[in-house]
Amino acid sequence: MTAIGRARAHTNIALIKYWGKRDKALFLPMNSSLSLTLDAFYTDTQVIFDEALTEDQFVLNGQNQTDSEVIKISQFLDLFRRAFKETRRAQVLSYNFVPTAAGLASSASAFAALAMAVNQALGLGLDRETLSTYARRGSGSSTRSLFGGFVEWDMGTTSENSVAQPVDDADWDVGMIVIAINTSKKTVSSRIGMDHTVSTSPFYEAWKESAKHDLVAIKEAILARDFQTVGQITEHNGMKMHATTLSANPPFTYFEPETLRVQNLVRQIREVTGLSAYMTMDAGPNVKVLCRASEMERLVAELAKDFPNDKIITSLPGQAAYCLTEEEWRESERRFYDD
Ligand code: 2P0
Repeated sequence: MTAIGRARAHTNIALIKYWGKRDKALFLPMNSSLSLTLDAFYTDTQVIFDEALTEDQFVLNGQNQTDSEVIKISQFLDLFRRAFKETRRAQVLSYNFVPTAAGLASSASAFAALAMAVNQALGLGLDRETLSTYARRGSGSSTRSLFGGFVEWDMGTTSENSVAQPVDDADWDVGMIVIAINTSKKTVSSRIGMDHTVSTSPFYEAWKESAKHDLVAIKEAILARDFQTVGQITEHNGMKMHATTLSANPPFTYFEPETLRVQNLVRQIREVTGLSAYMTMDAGPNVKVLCRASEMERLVAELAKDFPNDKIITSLPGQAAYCLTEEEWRESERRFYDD
């Protein structure tokens, strides 16, 4: 007997960052966070639970994955197997539609898509909020990829209520530009970077307190559709997160010289042209710019004067994770190999 599920989830970029866990086993965060789901980047996943399989399999972008990658997926599937008394092993096939040039991690979309696909395969009937608690245990940022637009991940008090919730569909002239500076694997993974920061930065308590206020303020600004305030809070919050890495012991940073150059460029474009452009950086050197969708083309033209055009990728807000039909899945496979 086999059971099949297929789903798509988009990646997300945090405007209020998740940076630190209070419980590493359960992926409970130190603070609530808020993100924008992006339309341009997503993962499509098919899972088949099959009695005939003796072990889990994981094939990503057509490549069999290493044992350590398979173990991560197995442990994730075990969460469902344990909760729903499922004994079958599974084959997981995934395609990441995240341009290599974008240099974006795909763990956020990956575990959200897998949670959604498992839910369908096993007929669990779990809602998105509950699925977000499962996705969380694959990767924290994945919690937020179950929903579209602006999404809050409430830190919660327990594993059951540390969930994502939609805040706003972001359908009011919002966009994001990814400026890819270096797409090679990061030297300090976000998981290690955040743990090190929590345990050594004297600024960490201040970060948590500050992020709490930023979250309240950005939600108010989002609901008021006050783009400038959303942008200013985003930029400030991202910089504060990076300040905690500089104050860790030993200190480290994800910024590269080119990151600083692009930050200055964005500031300069904003000041000279009056275009709305607010930057944020994650656990890597790339710069993401929150902007007006209607100004994206002009902004790209400005950026392209000083930065290679093929490293500038635009996106509109993305939608919530959803199940794929068999036909959509086949189409997605074809597109992956055609591109
Ligand atoms: C975020 N980041 O909120 C923050 C901002 C990076 C900087 O979530 O250990 O891959 O799997 O929970 O989710 C990246 O960390 O970490 C991340 P784990 P994850 O988007």
